[in-house]
Amino acid sequence: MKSLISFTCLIFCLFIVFSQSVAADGIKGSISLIVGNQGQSVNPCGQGGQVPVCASMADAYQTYLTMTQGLNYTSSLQFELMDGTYGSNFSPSWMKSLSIIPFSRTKGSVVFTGAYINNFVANNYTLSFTNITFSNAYGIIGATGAIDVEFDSCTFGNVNIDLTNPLLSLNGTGCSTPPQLVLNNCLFNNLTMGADLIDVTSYTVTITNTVVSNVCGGFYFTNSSTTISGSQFTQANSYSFATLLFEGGSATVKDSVFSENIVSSIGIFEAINSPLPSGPFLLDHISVNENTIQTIIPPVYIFNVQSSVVILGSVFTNNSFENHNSAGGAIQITLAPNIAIQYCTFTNNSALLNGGSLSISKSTVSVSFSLIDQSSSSVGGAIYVDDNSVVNIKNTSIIDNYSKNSGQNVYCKNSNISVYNSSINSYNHYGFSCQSGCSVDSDMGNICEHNSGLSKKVIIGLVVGLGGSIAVLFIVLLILRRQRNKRHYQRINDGDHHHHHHSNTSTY
Ligand SMILES: *[C@@H]1O[C@H](CO)[C@@H](O)[C@H](O)[C@H]1NC(C)=O
Ligand SMILES: *[C@@H]1O[C@H](CO)[C@@H](O)[C@H](O)[C@H]1NC(C)=O
Ligand SMILES: *[C@@H]1O[C@H](CO)[C@@H](O)[C@H](O)[C@H]1NC(C)=O
Ligand SMILES: *[C@@H]1O[C@H](CO)[C@@H](O)[C@H](O)[C@H]1NC(C)=O
Ligand SMILES: *[C@@H]1O[C@H](CO)[C@@H](O)[C@H](O)[C@H]1NC(C)=O
Ligand SMILES: *[C@@H]1O[C@H](CO)[C@@H](O)[C@H](O)[C@H]1NC(C)=O
Ligand SMILES: *[C@@H]1O[C@H](CO)[C@@H](O)[C@H](O)[C@H]1NC(C)=O
Ligand SMILES: *[C@@H]1O[C@H](CO)[C@@H](O)[C@H](O)[C@H]1NC(C)=O
Ligand SMILES: *[C@@H]1O[C@H](CO)[C@@H](O)[C@H](O)[C@H]1NC(C)=O
Ligand SMILES: *[C@@H]1O[C@H](CO)[C@@H](O)[C@H](O)[C@H]1NC(C)=O
Ligand SMILES: *[C@@H]1O[C@H](CO)[C@@H](O)[C@H](O)[C@H]1NC(C)=O
Ligand SMILES: CC(=O)N[C@H]1CO[C@H](CO)[C@@H](O)[C@@H]1O
Repeated sequence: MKSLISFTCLIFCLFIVFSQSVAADGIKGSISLIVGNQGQSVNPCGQGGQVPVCASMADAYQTYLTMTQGLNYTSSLQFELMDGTYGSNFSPSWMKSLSIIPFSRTKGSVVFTGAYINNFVANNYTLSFTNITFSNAYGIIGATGAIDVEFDSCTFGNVNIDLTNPLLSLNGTGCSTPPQLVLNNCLFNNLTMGADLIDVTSYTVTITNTVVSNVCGGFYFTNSSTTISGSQFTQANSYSFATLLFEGGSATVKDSVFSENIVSSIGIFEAINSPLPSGPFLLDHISVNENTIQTIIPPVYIFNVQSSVVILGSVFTNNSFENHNSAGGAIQITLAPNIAIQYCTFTNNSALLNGGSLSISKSTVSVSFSLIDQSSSSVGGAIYVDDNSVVNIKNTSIIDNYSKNSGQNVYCKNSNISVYNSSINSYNHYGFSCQSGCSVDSDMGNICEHNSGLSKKVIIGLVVGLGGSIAVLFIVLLILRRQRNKRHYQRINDGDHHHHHHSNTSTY
């Protein structure tokens, strides 16, 4: 008798599965249930016809478990949610896949609110949401293990909570292949969180056509392979991390815009190495415009990254970096041996301390086919180079930049710089300040401003023309001034060391 019931049940299940697969979207073995947010628990529910709509997602899951007894892993599940707001906790534990969509197929008609589908464990399934709005929802997914997650055309908004629980927290460590996170055509807006918005470890991440605006909270990727394209980050801030932070792993960010971010913590793109291996990083045709950075980490910060970083065809305009210790109005590179900047344009960027557009320390960087103009800082109007760096500049124009103290265009200390097929100008000869330990190799001859001869001629002219005590006094004044400047550089460099030290310890 028992086996007959089981057999009947099995036939029934197979029939349901089969009919659903034909009737629904043609996915083999898929079950689709209609779910509302009110009414009595009934099992089965949600299958249309005489069967009532499920009263909750938890009820629908019970029906799924009944329908798939013993076969649950083979059937995909879809919830079609009636219009309305959904607020209860729901933690499914075993499925092949769950896809959540509005019954009306209308974006914005289904709203999730509160702390939701949370704390999945490693169960090897796919979870997808289409056209769902998450309003004042956080801790939406906190998962460890092999869960592929996809959000298509979803909105995340209206959270203002100081809580260390991101919207999504995914950790695929230990999976044989990294699970996937896909965000397509989504909007993150009006989110102020004490935590990161998204925290992903050991995943493959694909973010496309997504807008992040008016948020406080970053996207933090650890040991993941991430691709971001066609996306926009505006008015994005973060308490603790950059808007995009990559620790280990690899990333491509392309055809994306970072603009009008007023960052009171850490810049907008940050690649740092941890003990984790890192693959290549590529910034390809991104625009970084009108960002104001108030702290010590610049718009783009590359720190201790051993793998290659290529910044290609990108534009950095009108970025100002306002902290008095700021270095690198567009990009700061420290401890990175393999950086290439190609076909980029840097215009009107500023840093208060060093390097109006680029600040390079303990790194090897090539800058080619690029333009840097109208940038300003205290030292190194366009580029600041120090601490055993190697910088190879070719086919690049570095023109019309401004420094308050030294190196209208470039300031170089304890480093090797080559400049070929390039143009450099300023009102003060080449505006290229070569300090101790700087070696410059250029097809433009000696471009270092302290050897330019201009100031020597002026001094000789003064001595010959005027003679006497006035000239001697003048020379003494010049020497004194130069020594004061030297002390000033010393202070700046001390400040710079302090800055790097500070950024290391405070951030990581
Ligand atoms: C679902 O399937 C898995 C794997 O076959 C099994 O371990 C689990 O007990 C099943 N759960 C239910 C509720 O049937
Ligand atoms: C999602 O919304 C779009 C536009 O409102 C609609 O064309 C599409 O069919 C919807 N898809 C689903 C699965 O709801
Ligand atoms: C995960 O699912 C795939 C197929 O979808 C299957 O081959 C694999 O054995 C599953 N792994 C675990 C740990 O269940
Ligand atoms: C932003 O979210 C808060 C809740 O955190 C809400 O009170 C406010 O109305 C939202 N603002 C807008 C413009 O939607
Ligand atoms: C991810 O999971 C691994 C193994 O379970 C754990 O060691 C690691 O601390 C987790 N990482 C994060 C960021 O949660
Ligand atoms: C980093 O991710 C890779 C897969 O992409 C994985 O093999 C490796 O174990 C992960 N490392 C750590 C420390 O989690
Ligand atoms: C340069 O950028 C600043 C903002 O950082 C802006 O106020 C200023 O108008 C810009 N100047 C030019 C000439 O574009
Ligand atoms: C830079 O600032 C100037 C002056 O405010 C403005 O005209 C220009 O559009 C800005 N450029 C970008 C790319 O934001
Ligand atoms: C700079 O060039 C000199 C001479 O070729 C070399 O000895 C030194 O190691 C170079 N410095 C760096 C940081 O590569
Ligand atoms: C400079 O340009 C010339 C002519 O195109 C080319 O032969 C040479 O290799 C270039 N030098 C560098 C360092 O790129
Ligand atoms: C690089 O500059 C040299 C000299 O100015 C020029 O002959 C050459 O065509 C340039 N190369 C490219 C690829 O623009
Ligand atoms: C000579 C010249 O054009 N200098 C410009 C360098 O950049 C600063 C900052 O944008 C401008 O103020 C200068 O006019």
